[in-house]
Order: sequence, then structure tokens, then C-alpha cells
Amino acid sequence: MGTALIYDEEMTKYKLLWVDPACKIEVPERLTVSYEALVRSGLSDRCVSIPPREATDAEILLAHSEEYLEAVKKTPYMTLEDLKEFTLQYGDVYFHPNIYHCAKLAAGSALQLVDSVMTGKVRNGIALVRPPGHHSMRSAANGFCVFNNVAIAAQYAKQKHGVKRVLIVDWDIHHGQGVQYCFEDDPSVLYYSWHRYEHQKFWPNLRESDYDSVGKGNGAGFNVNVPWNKVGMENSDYLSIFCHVLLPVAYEFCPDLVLVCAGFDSAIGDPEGEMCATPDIFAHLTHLLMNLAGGKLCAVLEGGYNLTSLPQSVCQTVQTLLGDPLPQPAGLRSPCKSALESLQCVRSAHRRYWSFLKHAANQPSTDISTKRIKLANEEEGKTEMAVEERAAEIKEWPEPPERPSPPVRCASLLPEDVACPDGLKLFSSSKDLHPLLASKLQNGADDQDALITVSRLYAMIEKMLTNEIGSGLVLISDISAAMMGALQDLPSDLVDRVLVVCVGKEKDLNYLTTDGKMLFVQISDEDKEKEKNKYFIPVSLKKGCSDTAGFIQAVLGLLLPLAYEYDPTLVLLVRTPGSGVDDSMWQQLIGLLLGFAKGHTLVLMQTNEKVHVGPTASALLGRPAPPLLELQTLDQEDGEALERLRERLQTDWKMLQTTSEGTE
Ligand code: Q9C
Ligand code: ZN
Repeated sequence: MGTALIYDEEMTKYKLLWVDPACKIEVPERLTVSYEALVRSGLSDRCVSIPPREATDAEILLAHSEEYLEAVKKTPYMTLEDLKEFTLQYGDVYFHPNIYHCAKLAAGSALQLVDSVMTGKVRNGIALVRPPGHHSMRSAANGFCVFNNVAIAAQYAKQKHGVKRVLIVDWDIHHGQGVQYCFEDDPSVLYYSWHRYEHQKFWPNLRESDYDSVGKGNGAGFNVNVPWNKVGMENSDYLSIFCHVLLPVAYEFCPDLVLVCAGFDSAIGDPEGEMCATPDIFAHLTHLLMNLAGGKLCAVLEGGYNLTSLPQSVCQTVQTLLGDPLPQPAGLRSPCKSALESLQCVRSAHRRYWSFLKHAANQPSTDISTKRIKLANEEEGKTEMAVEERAAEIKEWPEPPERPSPPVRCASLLPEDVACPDGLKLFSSSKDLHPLLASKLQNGADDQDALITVSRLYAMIEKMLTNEIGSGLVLISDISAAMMGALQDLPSDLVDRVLVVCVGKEKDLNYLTTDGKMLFVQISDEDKEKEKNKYFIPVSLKKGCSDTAGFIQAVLGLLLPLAYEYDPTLVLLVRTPGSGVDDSMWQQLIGLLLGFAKGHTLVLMQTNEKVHVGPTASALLGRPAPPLLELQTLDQEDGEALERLRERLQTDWKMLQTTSEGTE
């Protein structure tokens, strides 16, 4: 199951033929530099290359009016003067004799991609296209867009492939108002967009781009707008919105297909976005979506105007689609006050529609809609100044780090009677005791077996940290003993930050340290109210891990943001016997955890849990988790308890903040 790449040089063959400052950034080089970067890095060779085709009239009419299509059809025969005049009726767009041809190819590329993914020819893919699509409306070109490639693709997926629910994630820095208008009253398509807004002062300056446009009629709740009211948003702001808004809604929506309006003008250096998120953030955004819809993800290029950050961002996205280890999300700051304000408003506006947001806080006491007016009057000068300073500052940023794949993707340590699953490599280590444990032997440790197990665990961890192996799967007879053995004197020269995720009950954990070398998060039905501290975080659910709704809530809203902030060098995932977690949930968890520590996750399970070896191995190899079925609505008390826990931990962990109150 590969990754499709759709590209054709033909789509570079139109350009602006007159002077128009608003359109001069939309150049053919956007496509050539992106494609060349994929070729140079060897990524394009690893993809399945699929040719575009022209979308048919009938397909274009899935999102556009006949009058509009007929009008665009005439543009190839127009004189320069006619083209200029034709262009004038629309906003921030230009026409060229060849743009109609390219627009048909761009829409057709999106359809080819949907076909390849839906028929199982590939797992996922990306289409590099021009012109972009998300601003074009039923009867109007707009914002460099002629046909709405992604909107057409969503309709097509429903019609041709019987897809029931489509999630559209628009991470372009502009609001895809064309997509919003197309699906506003349609509950089968969930449109999510974040966009530079600045209280309506930024293009396209629409009232309906604000957080309170949630969809209409049956579609209420299926339109999610996150307005950025300041420029300079960073990685932590983007990730925070994903963890606390998009992912809870997306998991509850349970899409059959994910389409991404993949604009990279939301990256650092872009003259339009003026944001500060680095290109490697797109690796994480992509990864976080890759376990939805059984992995069926189609990314279609939208904006992106900095010819350095655009190709870097495209490469990060493609490399993630291909399944390479994620870059470490290092040095996250806390989300800024303005981002938290938006976050709080969106969650509040949507909490009546989504049980996963039901316990969200109210809007900030000073409503940001009143601020709109205030800002326009008082703070304008100050804000604009800051914008200019920042934009002038950012000309350089470090190149995204390499993401080398380990020679062994996943190693296993299994008892003799368990067959090694396909794709895993049996781990062999010397019979000698690990040097770090030698002193223990001299001290006369009584349990030789446990010591040998720990010794082999250390050897495995060592090989992970030198990137000789990616992830690991270990089955042992006494999981408590192994865990205690491995963790109680875990030498910091071996690993400096371990995220320990414990699924299910575990008796005494008094060997855990509180010095920050470990972060322990446990999900179970036990209440350990008193023991909590910054690095020991028990999450209690009434029905324990068998409650998928509570579990996923805890994973998305607590575990992910904690893990991003902690930035572990190793993840240890422990499944205690009888935890009750269901296989698809377990696979989702593994899939998400592989985004940390460059994919170095070590799973510990007890010998008598052999039946779960297959699904665990599959997830560790990066295969998509099956979608979660039977998501019950979240238990009221559990929901409130999770909210309280998050609130209490916010002082220590800034990525857990979901309100702007009390922040600078
Ligand atoms: N500062 C896309 O990213 N406004 N379209 C330009 C000049 C139009 C963006 C104003 C921006 C259109 C697909
Ligand atoms: Zn854009």
C-alpha cells in the first residue's frame, strides 16, 4: 500500500500576463520547486506516480453552476484585453488562455487521487496542482482559484464511491469560503478550516469566517472555523488546535475519507500568512490525520508562496505519507493568548454538537466579537506595527532535520511458542548481562530471570536510541516485575526522557521518579487521587479502558498535548493484563504515539495476551488502524473529571490549556 503522487508539468503553463500586485505571488515556480524538491530528495521515486486527467463537465458541475462553467470555457479564446476584463468581475484572481485547461487538470488530479485511494491502489497520496481550488465558489473564481478541486472531489467520492462521511481539513492560511458555502448545510461533509482573520481585517474579510459559523440546518456542527486573530502563530498553537478542537471532532465524526486542502502558506516565511510554524509541523499535522478513515487520506495543494518553505513543507508531508519516522517536535512553547482565545471560542461554539467537546468551557468573558470593534478602533496601530516587524524579521529558519529510517522497523522479543509476526524482526542480544546491570548481580539480586529480561530490554532500548531499530514489541511473563526492573534505576545515560503510558491497572508504582526523567500517564478505572504530581498522571475512567469514548478523549485531550510538551526520547507503552482496551483503540493509541521520540515506542505486554500480538505488530509497523466503531457518548462524570484533571494540570503543562483566562 503506497503513496500516490500526482503531478503534470502542464499545470505550470499559465501565468499572470499583466501587472496586479494582489496576484503576483501565484507563480508557476510554486509547482516546479515543489516537484523538484521531491525528486532531489528521492521521495518522488518512492511514490506511485499517477497521471492527472481532465475533470469532465459533469464532474465540474458537482460544485459549480452551468453558467459559470460555460463562461470559463470561453477564456482560452479571449484576447488579453478580454481576459483582463473577464477577470475584473472576480476577486484576487487572474485568467490566462491556458488556465481553463489547467483547472480541468487540477480538479481531475484530485479525482484521480480519490479513485486511487478508494479502490485501494494506494493508501494515501498528494496532488500537486495549479490553480488551487478552495476559494472558488459555485459561480465565481476567487483567490487564484478557478474550480473547487477539493469540493468536487468530496462530492465525487460520495457519488462514485458511496462514501458516507468526508472530513475536509483545510490547513491553508486562508479561509476556504468556497468549500464552506458548498457544504454548509450538508452533515455528510465536515469542513474544518483555520485561517488568518485578525478580527475580519484579513482577506477575504468575511463575517462568516468567524468561529460562530458552525453550519446551517442539518449541517449545523459540521463547519468548524478557527480564526487566527494575530500573525506569528507557532507550532504549539497549531498542535494545540489539533489536539483540543480538530481531533476530538474528527474522531467523533468518524470519516470514511479525509481530504486535505493542503496549503502551505501557513508555514514560516510565507508573505500571505506571516505565521511562524516550521515546515516540519506538517509532518505532525499529516501524521495526526493518518489513522482516521483507515488511513485513506488525499492531500491536494492549495496555497504556499514562499519558494523556500513551500517545497520543504511539501517534502515533510510526503515523507510522512510514506511512513517515515516523524521529526521530534522539539522546543514547543506554550500556545499564545490569542490562539487560546480562539480555541476557547471554537470549543464553546461547538460543544452542543459534539459530545467530545461537551464539557468545554464557556466563551471568554470578554467576548472576542466585541473585541472586533474595539480592536479596529484602539489597537489597530499597535497590531499593524507588530506585524511588520515580524514579517521583516523572518527570512531564515533551519532546514528541517533528516528523518532516517532505521534498518529494522520493528523488533520483537517473544516467548518461544509465539510466532514472530510478518514484518517484525526477532531481537537477539548477547546472553551477557547488560553492563548497567552488572552491579545488581554482585549485590545478589534474587530473581535471575527478571534480571535477564531487563537486560534484554536495556539492549533493545539502546538499539532504539542509536536508531538501529525503530519500535519494539516485548511479551513477558511478569509485566509488573519487568516494568519495575526496567524503570526503577533506569540510567539517565541510557535515555533522558521516557514517556511511560500504562493502559490498565498496575499495583505499586512507588519506584517512579518525580525528577522529570519519566512522565507516567496511566489510564485505568482506579482512582489515585492523592498520588498525583507533575510527572505522575493517573487518569481514571469509571469503566476503565473498555470505554472507548472516555479513552479517546483522554488520549487526544491529555496524552497527546502532554507528550508534545514533554518531548520524550523514548515511549514505553505498557498494556497490563485485563485492561479491557479494544484492539482498534489500542492500534489508534500506538499509531498516535509513534509520532513521538522519532517513532521509538516499546510495547510491553504479558505473555498470556498473545491474541493481541497481530494487531499490535501491525500498528507498530505503521499500518493504519481500523476506524473506531461504537463510540458511545462520553459518560457525564468521566467527562467532568477529565476536564477537572486538565484544569489542574494546566499550571504545569501549558499544552493542556484550553482557555485564555489567566494567561499573559
Ligand atoms: N496580499 C490561496 O492561497 N489575496 N489563495 C492576496 C495580497 C488573495 C490566496 C492579497 C490570496 C488568495 C489558494
Ligand atoms: Zn492560502
